Parts: sequence; structure tokens; C-alpha cells
Amino acid sequence: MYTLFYSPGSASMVVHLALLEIGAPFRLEKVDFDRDAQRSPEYLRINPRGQVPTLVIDGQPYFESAALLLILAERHPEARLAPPPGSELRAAWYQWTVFFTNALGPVYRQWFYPSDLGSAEHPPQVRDALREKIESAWALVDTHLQAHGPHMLGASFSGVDLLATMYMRWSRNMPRPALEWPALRRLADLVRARPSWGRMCDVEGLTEWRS
Ligand SMILES: N[C@@H](CCC(=O)N[C@@H](CS)C(=O)NCC(=O)O)C(=O)O
Repeated sequence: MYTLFYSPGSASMVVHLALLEIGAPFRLEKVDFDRDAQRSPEYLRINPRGQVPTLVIDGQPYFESAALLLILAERHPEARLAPPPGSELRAAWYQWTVFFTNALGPVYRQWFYPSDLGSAEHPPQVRDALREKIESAWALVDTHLQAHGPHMLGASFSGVDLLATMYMRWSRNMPRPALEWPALRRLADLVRARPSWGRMCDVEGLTEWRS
């Protein structure tokens, strides 16, 4: 049995989507950011970073969204969130999963949380530098998809498409939203057409960027 500690539209989204794709039973626990519940002593006991997601697996809590995707894919091979171990596509799957969580995750974090760097708002040059990093990552992914899409691994959907689409959604109010790149939009449309996406939006109460 799984319990996912989540906040709507946040980094927990990819784990929520993966659980829906798998069809395994799970329970959702909303972490109320308005009340700073992520920093409560009870929550810090299961996630010392004070962030979502946390996924409790058979009583044991784990954090980091991409790691949770890897864990779920491994525990449920029948859901085909990852290609078979040892295959060429599996190598590409690791590469892109780590790329998103490494090249985009921390930059988005800095974009949305200037307080991590000790300020209420970034100075314009920092904002521009972060925006450029995010846009160059999207340009790279778009080039890859133009040549090898429509999914991150080609013809077939995999869990890394969920991760990509979560990160794309976060750009929706940025100066250059990811959907402006044609191959990114095609991937987002494919993922947003999946039943898991609609269900996740319904449950998390998300109305923007549904389809
Ligand atoms: N690297 C982490 C980042 C998690 C993260 O930054 N979560 C945000 C929501 S997207 C959060 O919990 N924010 C609340 C806070 O930091 O107070 C992951 O991918 O799981």
C-alpha cells in the first residue's frame, strides 16, 4: 500500500500520475502549504527536507520525485513506465530522467523559491539567468523530440514523459512557456490525453493547463 503526501500542481504530480498509470491502490495526504504543514515536526519526521512529495511504501517514507518514479517503475514492471532493464531504451530512460531532475528541477526550484537564496525576489540578472537555463533545457529537449519523438523514448510512452510534462506545466506563466516549442507541445498533448492526466487534475483540483 502506498501513501503519497502531495500538494496540488507541485513536484508530487509525477508520482501521483505514476500511481494512476500503475493502477495500484494508494492513499493521498494533502500537505497544506498555506499552513506551512511541510515544516511541521510530524511532517519533518517523514521528510527532513520539508518538501513534497513523500511516498510511504509499506510504512517506509521516501522523497525526491524522480527517485520515486524510478522506484515505482521498478516495483511495477507490468505498467511499462520504464523499458526492460539492460535495454538501450532503459539507458535513455535513465539519462532523461536524471536530466530533468538535474538540469531543470533545481533551476525551477530557484525560480519559484527566491527565499532559498535568501531574498524575497531575485534581482533581474538572476531571473534572466534562470530563465535562460530553463529555456535552453527546453530547446535541447525539443531538438531531441523533433528527431526522436514524439515521446522522450520515441514511439512508446514511458514514465519520463510524465516527468517532462510536469516540468512543462510549471513553465506556463513564464516568459516563454514550454508549449511554444512544437515538439514539446506535441508531447504535452499526448500526455494530457491520457486518462491519468485528467484524473490527476480532477483529484488535485487543477483547472489550468488541462488540455
Ligand atoms: N527535488 C525535489 C524538490 C521538491 C520540491 O521543491 N517541492 C516543493 C513543491 S514543487 C515543495 O515542497 N515546496 C514547499 C517548500 O519548500 O516549502 C523533488 O523533486 O522531489
